[in-house]
Amino acid sequence: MPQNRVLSGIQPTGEPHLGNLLGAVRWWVADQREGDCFYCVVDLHGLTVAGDPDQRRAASMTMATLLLAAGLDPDSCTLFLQSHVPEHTQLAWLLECTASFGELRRMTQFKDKSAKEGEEAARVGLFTYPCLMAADILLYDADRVPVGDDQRQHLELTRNLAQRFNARYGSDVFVVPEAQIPPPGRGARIMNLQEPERKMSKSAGSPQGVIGLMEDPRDIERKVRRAVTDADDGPDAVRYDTAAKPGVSSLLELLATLEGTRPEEVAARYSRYGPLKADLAAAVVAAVEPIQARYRELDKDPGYVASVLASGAQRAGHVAAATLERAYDAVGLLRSGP
Ligand code: AQP
Repeated sequence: MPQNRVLSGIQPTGEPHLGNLLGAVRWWVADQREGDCFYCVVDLHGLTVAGDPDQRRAASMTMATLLLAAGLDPDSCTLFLQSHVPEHTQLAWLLECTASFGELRRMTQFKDKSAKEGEEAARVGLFTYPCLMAADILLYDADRVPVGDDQRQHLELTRNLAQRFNARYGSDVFVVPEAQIPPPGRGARIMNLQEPERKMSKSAGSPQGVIGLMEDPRDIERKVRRAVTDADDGPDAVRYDTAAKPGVSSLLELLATLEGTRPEEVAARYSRYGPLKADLAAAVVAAVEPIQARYRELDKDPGYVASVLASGAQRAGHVAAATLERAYDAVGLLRSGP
C-alpha cells in the first residue's frame, strides 16, 4: 500500500484568490516534500459552468504557472492537468454507478451553484461532478486530501463511495482518504471582504471582496481598506466574535492565518479598525508579491510549464491506470488480452 499519498486539485475557472492560497495551495507547497503528492488542475470540472474555449486553454496554463509560482516544485511533487489522464472520467462512471441520486441531490455546492440559473438549466455535470472529484482522489490511493472547509461534504461523499465500493465488491480496491482541512479561523474558510457571511470565491460574491493572487498591490490595499467591518467603532471595536462581528472577525482570521497565530491574539494588538486594516493589507501584499514576481518569470517560458505538465501526466497516468484496472476487474468488466 502507498505511504502518505496526497492528492488535491484546483479548478481553472478564474483568477485564484487568497482563499485558494490559504485554504489549499500553501498546504500543498508545505507538504510536497513530506508526502508523495499529486496536484491537479481540474480542467474538466471547469466544464460544469459556461466558458469560452480560448479562455479555458489560457486559464489552465495560467493556473499551472501560478501553482509553480506559488512554490510547487516539479522535482518534489507531480503537477498535471486532469484532462491529460483519461482514467479520471473512466473511474467517474464507475462511481456514478455507486452513488445514489439522493446523496448527490444533497450536495450543497450543487444547490448553491445551480441556484444561479435554476435547476432546470443546470448542467448534468454540475450534479455529477462530486463523483468525478471522488475519482480524482481515489485513483491515486490518496491517504490525505488538503482542501478548504467548503469541500468537506465532497470529501465525506468520496469516503462513503470508497467504502461502499469496497464493501460491494468485496475487496480493498480503494484507499479511504482523510480530508485535511486547516483549523477553523486559520485558513479553513476565507470570507469575502464585502460579504463576510460568504466565502471568497472565484465565481460568486462581490468582486470587491475578492483578493486575486495576481492583483495589483494598490488594488489589494484599497480592497482591504474598504472591507466591511461594523458600525460600532468604539475603543473595543476590534474583537474576535464571529457571530456579533463577522466583518472584523474575518479580517482578524485573515491576518492570523498569514502570521501563523490565532485571531484572538491578533485582536489583542488593536483597538481601531484603521491600523488593523493597514497591517493586514501589508501582510497580504507581502504574501502575494513574491508569487507575482515568480509568475512573471515563468510566464516567459510556457514551454517549461508545458513540459512540467507533460511529465506530470505521464507519472499520474501510470498510477491512475493501475487503480482503474483494479476497479474494472473488481466490478466484473472483462479485461481484454490473452
Ligand atoms: N474561501 C476559501 N477559503 C479557503 N479555502 C478555499 N478554497 C476555495 N475557496 C476557499 C479551496 O481552494 C481549493 C481549490 O478550490 P477550487 O477552485 O477548485 O473550487 P472552489 O472550492 O469551488 O473555489 P471557488 O473559488 O469558489 O471556485 P469556483 O468559483 O470556480 O467554484 C479547494 O481546496 C477549496 O476548498
